[in-house]
Amino acid sequence: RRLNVAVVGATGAVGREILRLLEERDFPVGELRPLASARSAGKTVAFRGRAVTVREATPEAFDGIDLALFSAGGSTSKALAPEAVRRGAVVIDNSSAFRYEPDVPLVVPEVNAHALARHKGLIANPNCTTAILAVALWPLHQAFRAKRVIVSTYQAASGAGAAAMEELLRETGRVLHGEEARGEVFPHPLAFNVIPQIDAFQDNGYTREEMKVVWETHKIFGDDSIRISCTAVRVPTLRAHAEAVTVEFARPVTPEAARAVLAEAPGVEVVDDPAERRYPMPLTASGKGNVEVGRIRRNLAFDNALDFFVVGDQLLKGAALNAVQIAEHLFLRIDA
Ligand code: A2P
Ligand code: 11C
Repeated sequence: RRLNVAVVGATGAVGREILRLLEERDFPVGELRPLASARSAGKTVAFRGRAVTVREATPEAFDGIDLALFSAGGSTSKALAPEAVRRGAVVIDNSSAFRYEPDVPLVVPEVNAHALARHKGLIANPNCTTAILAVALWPLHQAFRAKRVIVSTYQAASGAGAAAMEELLRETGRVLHGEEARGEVFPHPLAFNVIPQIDAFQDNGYTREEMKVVWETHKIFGDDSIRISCTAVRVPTLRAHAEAVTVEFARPVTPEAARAVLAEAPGVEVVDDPAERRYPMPLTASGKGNVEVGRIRRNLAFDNALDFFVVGDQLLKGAALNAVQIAEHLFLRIDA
């Protein structure tokens, strides 16, 4: 059966990738309904060789929709996702609006596709940083049981949306022309800088982005006992988030055993040949559905611990691809 699919935020960085993936993966779309803010109403987006007109996202815009993929920020999801569910749509939401609600499954299909069985119309997609970490950490956790995880991130501009990518390009140009860079989307200029703040600071001194990695990994893994600490940093790359990860395990581990586990893991590509200068990088991971994992080595500070570097295209596995994979599990009954 063909499904009527709404993409909310169809003009945005993630929305555009969703349209491309629905087309590329031949998802059984009947009517495609691209939705965005009133500013975009009347514009068109390309889908299957046709120009489809964008409509304003209103409650009525979900009439007759079977599946709604939301990527238009938390406030749009809060206002409209319940309206879409009320009208009979299944909603897959990329925002953080509903992720921590107990009856909303938070899903990375490679880890917890089983959680989809108990959805009540609304399914949450994790934060990109969490999804990329989860794909690499889960198989290691299953094999060797993770006890403590320390993550430092190197996050691309596109995590903050299309306007953020444009700002990075524009401000880099300004610096190259001898002018001063400005930061409007980011709290400081990002060009030729790194910024150790993503989202708002919490009472405990961590940012919300850092705490999302903790909260969401616990929920996706169904395991609150793993101790996780994160430092989230914005760097002046355009696309793909990188993460340096240290994991202390309960069971004995070696880099070779971890490499063997990761080589078999769904969603992972092991890129780990330092002698040939092969390791994960944003430039090689961009555009890939799989996350790249490499630099796997024994950690020198802790017993029975490994370090590795994981890089994933956060617009794909971190957002659009994960959402489309969830839709495939729900409607095409694909096994994890
Ligand atoms: P628009 O292009 O009309 O502003 P990004 O993450 O790249 O910044 O994209 C955000 C997406 O969310 C865009 O498609 C944007 O549409 C959409 N959006 C922003 N605000 C709203 C809103 N109030 N209602 C519906 N869509 C919105
Ligand atoms: C960033 N990870 O790179 C953020 C964007 O919770 O879905 C995604 C925020 C979220 O800025």
